[in-house]
Amino acid sequence: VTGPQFEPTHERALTPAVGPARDVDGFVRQFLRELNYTQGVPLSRSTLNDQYLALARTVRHYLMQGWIRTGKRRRDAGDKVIGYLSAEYLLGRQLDNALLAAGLEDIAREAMKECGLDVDLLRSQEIEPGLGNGGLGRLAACFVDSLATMDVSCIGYGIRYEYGIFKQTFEDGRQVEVPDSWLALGSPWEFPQPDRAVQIDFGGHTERYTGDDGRERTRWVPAWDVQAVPYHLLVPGYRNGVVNTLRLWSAKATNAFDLQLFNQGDYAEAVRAQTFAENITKVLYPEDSTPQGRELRLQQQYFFVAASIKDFIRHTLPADFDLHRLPERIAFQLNDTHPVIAIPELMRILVDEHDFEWDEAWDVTKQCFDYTCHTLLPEALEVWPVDLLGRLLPRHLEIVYRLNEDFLARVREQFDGDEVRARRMSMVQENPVRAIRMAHLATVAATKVNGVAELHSQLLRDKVLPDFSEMWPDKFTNVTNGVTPRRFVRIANPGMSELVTEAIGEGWLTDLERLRELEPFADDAAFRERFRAVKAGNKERLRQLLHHRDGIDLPEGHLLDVMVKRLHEYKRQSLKLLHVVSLYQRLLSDEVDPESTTPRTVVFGAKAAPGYFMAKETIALINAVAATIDADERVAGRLAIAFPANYNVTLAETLIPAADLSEQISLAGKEASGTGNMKFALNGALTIGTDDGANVEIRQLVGDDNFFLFGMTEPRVAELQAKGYVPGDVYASSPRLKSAIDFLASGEATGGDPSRAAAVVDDLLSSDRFMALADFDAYVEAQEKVEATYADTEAWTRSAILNVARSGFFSSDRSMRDYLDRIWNVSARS
Ligand code: HBZ
Repeated sequence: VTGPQFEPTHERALTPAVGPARDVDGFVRQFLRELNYTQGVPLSRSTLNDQYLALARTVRHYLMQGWIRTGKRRRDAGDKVIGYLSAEYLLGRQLDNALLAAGLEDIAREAMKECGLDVDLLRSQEIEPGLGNGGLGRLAACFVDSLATMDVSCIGYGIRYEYGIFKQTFEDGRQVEVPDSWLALGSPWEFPQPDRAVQIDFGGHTERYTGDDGRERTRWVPAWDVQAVPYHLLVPGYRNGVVNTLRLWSAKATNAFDLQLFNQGDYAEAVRAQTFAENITKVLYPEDSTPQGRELRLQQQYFFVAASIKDFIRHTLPADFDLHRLPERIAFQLNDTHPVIAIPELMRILVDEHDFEWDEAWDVTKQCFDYTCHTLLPEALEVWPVDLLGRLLPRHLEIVYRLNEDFLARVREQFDGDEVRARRMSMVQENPVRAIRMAHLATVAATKVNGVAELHSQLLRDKVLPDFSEMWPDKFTNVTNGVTPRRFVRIANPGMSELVTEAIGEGWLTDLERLRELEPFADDAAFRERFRAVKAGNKERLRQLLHHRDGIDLPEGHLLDVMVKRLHEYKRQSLKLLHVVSLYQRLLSDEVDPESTTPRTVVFGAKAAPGYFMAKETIALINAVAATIDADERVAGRLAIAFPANYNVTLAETLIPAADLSEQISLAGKEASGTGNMKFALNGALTIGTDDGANVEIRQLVGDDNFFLFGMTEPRVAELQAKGYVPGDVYASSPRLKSAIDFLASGEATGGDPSRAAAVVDDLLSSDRFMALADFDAYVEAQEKVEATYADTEAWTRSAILNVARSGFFSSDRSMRDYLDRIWNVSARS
């Protein structure tokens, strides 16, 4: 039901919103209006937060015309929409990006100055919306940025978590999680639309009945429901007037009070239902690769996809649209398996609510979904126990069973009744508990299945889903990830951006391959000098930030060696730590003159999943080693470790442009792609890395001379695994490794307390699942090469410039073009 229909008579009501005047004066007026009438304070009595909120809302005003126009244009044209379904969007700060997209940076700076305010100080007030864990969530944010910039119709659907990824603090070096109340001081970037709320059902049972037409049908009789309230956020394209939409769903109780209970005097019980419903979107699960199979998580997944599909059909499609033609109007992209329950949901809507024949519904459904896989770790593949799924979504479980029956019949037909194969491919796993394999469901339904880097897509076909790629070779494709250069080059690295524009002109920010034109400048000594000056400036910015943010004083003039990413054993922060210990030992030994070594600061940034024991032990160990080295006068000025807490998008934006060396050292065959690796290369850091994920493509592009490769290849890893890997043998055969581990185990690297290192050392020696020990010697050798190259300042700078010049491929604009061509069959306007 929509509200009353107005027939606007005033001419101005017919034209889209008119933004404030695009000049300093117009900006100041709007800002003061916001401050006075929305924040309700005069400038003289306003707090920094008041000023930030007023500034944010002012900038938002300038985007609204674009948003209204974009929406109207797309509705009129009947464009096919990309419905990006993602449980996570790790957005980062909004104000910086909005200012850049709208081209208002200078005007805002001037306007704030006229009000006696500092725009940079206000920008730093924003608490970033951390609605994601890591790479997968950040990728979604980069993709929606690119689609807006390319003027492609996209709605990003997701969850408005009240608490995003936890805030990490350290107590005695150990990670302690603090809730992230990002909404507490006001959220100027979202528009709640309570009148567009939709009802989402859960639980209950199903019933057969005979329809009016005499057909046997099924209906779902749910037991409870909640309201899904949409909030929309603006996704502005870069200076093209396009503003797309992120639609994030928030849960609200349907009946705020159970009146009967209330009348009986049980007020607490009456409110309980409300709390229960609203829990659904209360918090982001902080596990980044080991799904815990919790009921609330399944509730979150169904909640947001059911709301999104309903909303799309009801509000985005024209009324009485023929759903047989749905694939002409939508391509739902499944960002990993988290939204895969959307597949049986669409089947249910078509069959139960719109009277489609089963096969007809399946034909439409298949055409509406594509699936991106982001992992290679078997434990990261989501499964939902059937008792849980049946309890929460009984109709969906029935639908999955029927889809599976049909599918297995096809498998048996095509492969001569091969039962073993059928069992391997089934959507239902029998052991250890009967459960639905969401990746199999997604692969069967999707038109296209993609991995996120060349190597990953290859391994996906050959190792994760080989039976499926044999059955449907054309279903599988690759789209190598990318990152948005607007945030990760232009905003994060203004100095380098200016230098690049001076060298090659404007336009590269939306056509990043043009960075190639920088290549000749690598041989220009004056340019190299300026490039180094930019890096030095970026390091200085980082020093200031860490000083104020963390009380960390970074030494000057060091090689800045950075490893930032989620803490996970497969990423091998422990290997980096062993290297640090080895460097420390070298400085303490008499073998080398400390003055002849390269002064180095190693920066770590990493959050551990709160229930991940070994990851948390690793954090505590890094901090203990850092404290020991920091306190040791003997190595002062030669080696330092900094571990600022709470690594997030905001910190990344200052940290990455300052880095000299990028650590991408996962065990080959484990990191699907990596996207941090791309950000570093684009900002002129050299990579030390294994042949894994997108490192492979980075190395191919920047060239072997400009990349420090080390370690086993994936086939070698598989071979060693098959043979039986014994970490103790490696330990015994490598003197340097043995010495580093013994030193750690003795407590000498942890202030004399060996217990600090025990868990990590024991694990490395007894199992070392990700073969850190096996790659140690090669890693140390590659680090020696790093030092030798770094000593030749001109050669290093040359390589750094070539890294920038040759990394244009890693723009998320290119990734989006690949999705458009290979997956969505839609073309971009620009
Ligand atoms: O996705 C990451 C991959 O590890 C990384 O290699 C890749 O570059 C990136 C983008 O494709 N995967 C994740 O970040 N995964 C998650 O964050 C995650 C979150 C919740 C889960 C499982 C995984 O339940």
